[in-house]
Amino acid sequence: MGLRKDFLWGGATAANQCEGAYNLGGRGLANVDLIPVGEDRWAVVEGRMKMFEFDDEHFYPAKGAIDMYHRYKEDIALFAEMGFKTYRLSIGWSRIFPIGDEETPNEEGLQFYEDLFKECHKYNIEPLVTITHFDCPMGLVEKYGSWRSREMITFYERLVTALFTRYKGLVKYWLTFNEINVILHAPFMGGGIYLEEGENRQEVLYQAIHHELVASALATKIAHEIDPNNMVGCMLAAGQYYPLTCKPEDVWASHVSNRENYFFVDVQARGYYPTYALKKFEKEGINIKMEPEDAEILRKYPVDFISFSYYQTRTTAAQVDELSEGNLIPSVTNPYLEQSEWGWQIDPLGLRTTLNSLYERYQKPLFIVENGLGAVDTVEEDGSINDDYRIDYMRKHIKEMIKAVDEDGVDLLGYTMWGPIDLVSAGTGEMKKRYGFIYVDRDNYGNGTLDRSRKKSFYWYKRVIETNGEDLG
Ligand code: BGP
Repeated sequence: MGLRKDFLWGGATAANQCEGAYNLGGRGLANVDLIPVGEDRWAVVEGRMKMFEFDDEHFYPAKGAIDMYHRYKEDIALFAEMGFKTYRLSIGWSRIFPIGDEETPNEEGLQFYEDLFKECHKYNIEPLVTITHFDCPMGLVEKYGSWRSREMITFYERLVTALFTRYKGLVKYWLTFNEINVILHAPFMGGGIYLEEGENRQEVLYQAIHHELVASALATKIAHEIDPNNMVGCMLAAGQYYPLTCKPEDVWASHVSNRENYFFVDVQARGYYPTYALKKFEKEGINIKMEPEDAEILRKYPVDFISFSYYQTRTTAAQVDELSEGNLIPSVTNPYLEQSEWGWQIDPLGLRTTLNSLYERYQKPLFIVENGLGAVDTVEEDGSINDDYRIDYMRKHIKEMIKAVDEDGVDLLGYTMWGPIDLVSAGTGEMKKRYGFIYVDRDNYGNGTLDRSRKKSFYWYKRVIETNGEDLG
């Protein structure tokens, strides 16, 4: 009983939220660099406010982030101290292809990640690599309108071919697109899409999504051709939708919302567009251009496993009056749940429900690649950080995760909590929204020494990994 012996415990980060060094090593500018902290952030994230270059009025936290570019050795040593079996990180696309449409990759960028992967292997840490975590080179945004153009598939194929070739033997687990469904809610951050006035939003976005889905399938194909040991997964911002009441109309609304999310995995895991999506396109006049070969590509190269982030469930109703905050996707307030300081609803049992729903629907191995609590931490006078609230959140979630495996039989490969080291928040751009077991001395506007220190949760997680989840403290 219990989790598998080779269960992959670890933590997850994203290039733009921790690397910094935005203009070093030949790196080109990316959409994610240009999203400022502060009140204009959401307008930029959603593709309503055009921010294609830096200005003097805003602070752009991704430029420096937590400078992991220069400090990854120290950080990986700390992960190793906790006993990490895996470390999920993402590739900065514009480190490898600075403009995006070059024929050949940037050697300095390739070398950077090679060194980083070797550093992981020194400690027997298996890298889990997100090929794109929200980022897209600005060259591709400006010249092609990002994923709205079909040519992106070629550039993405070039990227993955460079990665699979260079890192053969160093990396086995790959994720094609982080939270692929987020593009619907945060088009510029999620996919480099800036929407012009009067455009058919749904059509633009579903066309971009189609290109990503084809690109994702081709990545699976290429990954297996280059090394049959490669395991490729999709990645969904998950979290079951609940109906606010048992009123049939509310239940139906939650069904439709769940389907909007499942849509992505339906295509990536089953290999074809579900009928409900085709009907929606027809009904809403959404015309998606598909090439004759696309259906076969999708069918022949489904993903090997399904990964997802889980922070919360969401609640919906036929009639929605007021929304609460959430992981990039607001929802109705669930009266039965507590909320985090940022208004995210906390629902450990919802993780078990979500795991079961995904497993029953797809019957493929699952991987929880994000889960955690963003909170304000206080550094005591003696330097200690007593983050019991974080331990409590994680303990409750891990308990439910283990039940899903033990009692329900879900096939689960691993668990990488979000942000093992404090990093820039994707949603708000803040540093003070911290997830880490490792504290980083930096504030929202880039002040601080960048020194790292261990929080109480650091020792707690170490024990969890040591005992393979038997001792949750
Ligand atoms: C997910 C993203 C991450 C991450 C996390 C926490 O949506 O994949 O990049 O940041 O959520 O969200 P936030 O940083 O907004 O607290």
